[in-house]
Formats: sequence, C-alpha cells, structure tokens
Amino acid sequence: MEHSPPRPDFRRLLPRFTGRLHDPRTATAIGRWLGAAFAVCLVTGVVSHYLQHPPGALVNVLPSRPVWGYRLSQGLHVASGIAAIPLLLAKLWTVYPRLFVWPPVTSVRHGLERISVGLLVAASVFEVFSGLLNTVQWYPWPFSFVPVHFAVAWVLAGSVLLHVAVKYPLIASHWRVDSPGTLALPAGDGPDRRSLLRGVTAAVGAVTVVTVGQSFTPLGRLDLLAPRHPGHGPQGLPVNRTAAAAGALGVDTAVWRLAVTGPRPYELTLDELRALPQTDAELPIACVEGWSKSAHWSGVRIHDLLALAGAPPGAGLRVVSLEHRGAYRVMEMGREYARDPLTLLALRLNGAVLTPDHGFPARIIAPNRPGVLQTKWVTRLEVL
Ligand SMILES: Nc1nc2c(c(=O)[nH]1)N[C@H]1C(S)=C(S)[C@@H](COP(=O)(O)O)O[C@H]1N2
Ligand SMILES: [Mo]
Repeated sequence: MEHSPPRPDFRRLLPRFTGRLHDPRTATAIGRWLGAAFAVCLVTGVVSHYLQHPPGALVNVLPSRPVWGYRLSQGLHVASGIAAIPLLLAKLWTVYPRLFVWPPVTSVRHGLERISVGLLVAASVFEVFSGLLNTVQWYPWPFSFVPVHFAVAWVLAGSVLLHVAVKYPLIASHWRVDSPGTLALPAGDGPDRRSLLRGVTAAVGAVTVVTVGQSFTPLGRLDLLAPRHPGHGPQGLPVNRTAAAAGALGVDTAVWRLAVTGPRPYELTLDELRALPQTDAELPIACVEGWSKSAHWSGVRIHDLLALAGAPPGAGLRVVSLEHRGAYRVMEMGREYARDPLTLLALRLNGAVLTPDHGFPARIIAPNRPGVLQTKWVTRLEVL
C-alpha cells in the first residue's frame, strides 16, 4: 500500500523561544532609548544638512553664531549615531523571534504592519552603518553618501512614527517601569531583565566613552576607537584632505595672488595680505565626519576684503580654491557669515604660518560652520 508523504508541518521546523526577555516590556525599555538616540540624530542631522547645503531661501539667514553651534550639533549627531548601534542590536535581538511567527501573515493589516517593520529595520540598519562608515571615510557603495543618508533618514523617521502609532497600546502599558498589573509575567521583573538592560547601558557607555573624545576634547585621552584623534596632525589639528591629495603642494608665493572680484576688483600678494590689519580668533574646525578641535587662527577679515572690493553691505561670497578638482574646490557663504567679524581669510594657525595641509597660503575659517566649508588653499574671492 502506498503512503502519501506526510505534509510538512512548518511550525515544527521553526525555532521555539521561551526566554522572557523577548517580550514587549524589554522591547519598550530599549526602544525608548533607541527612539531618543534617533530623535537627536535626526534633529542634528537636519541642522547639519541645511548648514552644509542651504536652500536658496536660507542662504542669507543662517546664523554664524554661536561659534560652537555646528561643533556641538555634529558632535551630538555622531555620538548619538554611535550610541544607537548597541541599542539597535539589542532591540533587534529582543524582537527577532517575531521573524518566525506562523502563519507569517494573518490579515491585510498584519501584512502591512510587517512590511512597515521591515522598512523600519532596513532604514535603521542602513542609517546607522552608512553613518559609521562615513566617519571612517569608507564608501563601499556606488551612490553619493549625503543625499542618500539624508533621504533614508526621512524614511526612518516616518517608519518610527508609524511603528510607535501601531504599537502605542503595548508601549503605553509597558512604559512605566513600576506600573502594577501590566506585566503578565509571574515573577515580575527578575534579575535577568535588569542584567540585560545594565549590559546594554554599559555597552552604550563604552562605545560613547571611547569615541566621544574626537569632538569632546576633555575626554580626548579616552578616544581609542574614533578614526581621527583631535590632537594628531600638523600644528595640532587633524587633516582630512592633504595638500598632496589636493595637488596644492609647493605653492609659489612669488606668483600666488589673492584675486577679489566685485565692483572694484583687485589682487594682493601674500606680503600685501600680511600687511593688512590682522584679526585673531579662537574657532573650531568641526568636520561633518565627527571630529572637531578648537584652534587659534589669525588673518584678514573677510568683511574688510569685501569692503575693499566695493561690495554692497549684505553681500554674499563665493570662494575658489586653487585645488584642481574635488567637491570642496568652490564654496559659497551667505550674508551672516560674510559680515561676521570672526570670519577670516586665515594666514596663521596656532601661532605659525599655515602648513600646506592646513591650506597654505590662505584658507577660510568661519564660526558655526561645517568643516567641509572651511575652504583651504584659497585663490579667489567673488562678491555675490
Ligand atoms: N579646498 C579644500 N578645502 C577643504 C577641504 C578640501 O577637500 N578642499 N576639506 C575640508 C574638510 S572636509 C575639513 S574637515 C577641513 C579640515 O581642515 P584642516 O585639514 O585644516 O583640519 O578642511 C576643509 N577644507
Ligand atoms: Mo570634513
């Protein structure tokens, strides 16, 4: 007699989870910290994006103060992104048994919810790891980092909001740590959950402490894992793009000129620039990739150079570097930056003439400004 093959019972093939830590209470406890990290990351990321790529309407209203504004904002962006890594891993561990629920979809609503969670997980992992790789200047992908990281941030923000809305009743019933009667667990909060949460907290603390020194200089000595140490580099300041990489080595000061175009265009030699009134400023370089360091600069006020060219009050500025190619060869700055008395065409750094890597013979330094816009090896200023 023929036997028909037994029908496979998928349920038996699926792993079974009995641990109580994969429950909504743990998911809520970790999820709220992850949500907080994502919120800080989103706000500071939007600040960074608009300071770096201001839309036309914002160009002339973006403030050049406080001088440390961009440094703080970008330091928080990278620190909250790094803190999100252990939180995200812990959150995914807590909820991953839900990958194995059977049947995988019970209704249209359930199907949509699972798709939205898939999007949430994909966007979270993408944002956190693309940001991390960007801090080490590693781009193992074919697209341009900034627009994609920015666009996916909105996908992430939307899917977090949707997720919180869908899960609201569960989150609300587990939000208060001591709410009586909300836990369907016989033993209440055992030491296991507390240990897990303590472990996650320790992991967040550890990754923060060994990287935050890249921008928070008092903890500079503990900065073991951050890709750039704020104290390392010529003249006590890191360098992202060297003069050799930019083809800006060996500038001949006998032929170099600063050209200023405007209603009354003119040119200056380096000696003539040095003979103009010099201004000192203590200002940070705050790289979009996370490191920042304050330094002592001196040079000629941009405002004075523009006035000499007959620029109308409130004029903006285009700055051109002698670098031949590179995304940061040409930079524009709006009115608030151009007229700030601390915005300099710097000739000296920390008491000495700029080294080639820091932009010899002249570079821009301005307050509250992303590092990528602090143009090095300047050769021309154009009044806008
Ligand atoms: N012309 C030019 N200027 C530039 C860059 C560049 O690639 N080309 N890099 C920028 C970046 S990303 C940063 S963070 C700062 C770093 O300045 P530093 O090397 O003097 O520390 O320079 C900026 N100025
Ligand atoms: Mo940078």
